[in-house]
Amino acid sequence: MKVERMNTESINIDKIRADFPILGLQVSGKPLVYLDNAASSQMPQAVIDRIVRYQSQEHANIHRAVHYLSELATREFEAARVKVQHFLNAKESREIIFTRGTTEAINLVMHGYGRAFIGKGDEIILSGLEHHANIVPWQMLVQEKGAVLRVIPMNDAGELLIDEFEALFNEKTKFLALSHVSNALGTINPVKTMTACAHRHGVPVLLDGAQAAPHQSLDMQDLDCDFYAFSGHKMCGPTGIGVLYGKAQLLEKMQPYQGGGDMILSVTFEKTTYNVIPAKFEAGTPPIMAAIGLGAAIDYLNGIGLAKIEAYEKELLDYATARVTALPGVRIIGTASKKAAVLSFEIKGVHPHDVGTILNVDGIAIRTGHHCAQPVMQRFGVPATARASFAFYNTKQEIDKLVDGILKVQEMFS
Ligand code: 7TS
Repeated sequence: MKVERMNTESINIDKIRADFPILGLQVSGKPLVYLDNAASSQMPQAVIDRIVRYQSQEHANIHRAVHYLSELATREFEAARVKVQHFLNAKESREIIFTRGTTEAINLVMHGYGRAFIGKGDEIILSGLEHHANIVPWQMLVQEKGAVLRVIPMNDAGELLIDEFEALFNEKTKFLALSHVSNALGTINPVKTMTACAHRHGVPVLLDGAQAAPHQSLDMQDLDCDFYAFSGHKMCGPTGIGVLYGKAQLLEKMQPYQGGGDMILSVTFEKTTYNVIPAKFEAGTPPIMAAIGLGAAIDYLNGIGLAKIEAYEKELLDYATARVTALPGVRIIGTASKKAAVLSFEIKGVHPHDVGTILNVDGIAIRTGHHCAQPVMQRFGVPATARASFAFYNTKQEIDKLVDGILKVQEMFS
């Protein structure tokens, strides 16, 4: 088990907010209230500074030259990989593949594992909560191979039905692809027990951790999943970088996703031999700056403590849930007993896009739409929702502003 550094004092919100320059922004003359963290979070100055330092003093291409800058950039890039390894409590740093984001990480598994090991008539289990990034690649595989998708249903709270999940397994089941936390509803799935269930049937498991990584401590050895994917830009890091964790013995069996430089040991026109992992899956010049920025974001989050972040965000969610529940004419969509700090809602008689537009006038940023999870919208019979998603730098005062904004919307549409 990963040893979490216990940080007993509560979060110092003023100090934390001062770390994020963008939080001082005025939008339409009002202080920015940024509640769209599930889409992308903001960057603290420490990460911005690290990127500037890399770009102004350390930049060169990696893994290919003996000169000072190339060696320095290589060292820092590989140090970022080790930071990710520790962040995930992965056994080895070679189990960490840098990708462009969660989407690319899932596509890598579909191509590298799915195309090699899933065939005609085989079954892939997904949940009804998935983001399109964890649906569409598997659909592509199904079309190519003649495999079949099976979907875990959910109840009206947005919780997966575990008995029905267990009943989906049979001798044709070859893969489970599951979100750790739902982006549309906030549901935290019981991924450890679901992974253990899949393993009892000999089925490997990919967890989509895009919405979990910045909000709770992660331990690959404890979860025992085979693959785990997340994005840097949702955890205070830059865009253009993400991670695929994979168990070494599986990554070694997989085919490369892309061909090119760095992923080979030798090339002739007759034959190419591939490099060892992780290089086998990192063809071409990687996003060096972004990987180093992600390493700095991990340092920053660890400096606060994931346990403290989780506890504080839970407090924010409970407060927001209580305030919004008390509003007549507002329905919260997604009321699972275990939830991350995501509040999806609809206001009776008002299209979510109008809600978002009116809130924006007061500097309040939420996301409206289907959140790239259209099957979730279909399940709840809505075309879209308004979604506020919180980070550890948000405050209860900002939630009060959201509630005032909702009241204003209702007044305008009454
Ligand atoms: N999986 C989940 C659960 C997500 O929430 C997202 C992005 C992705 C995958 C894709 O991540 P990417 O970094 O590769 O794009 N979710 C959202 C969202 O909720 N609003 O905007 C993006």
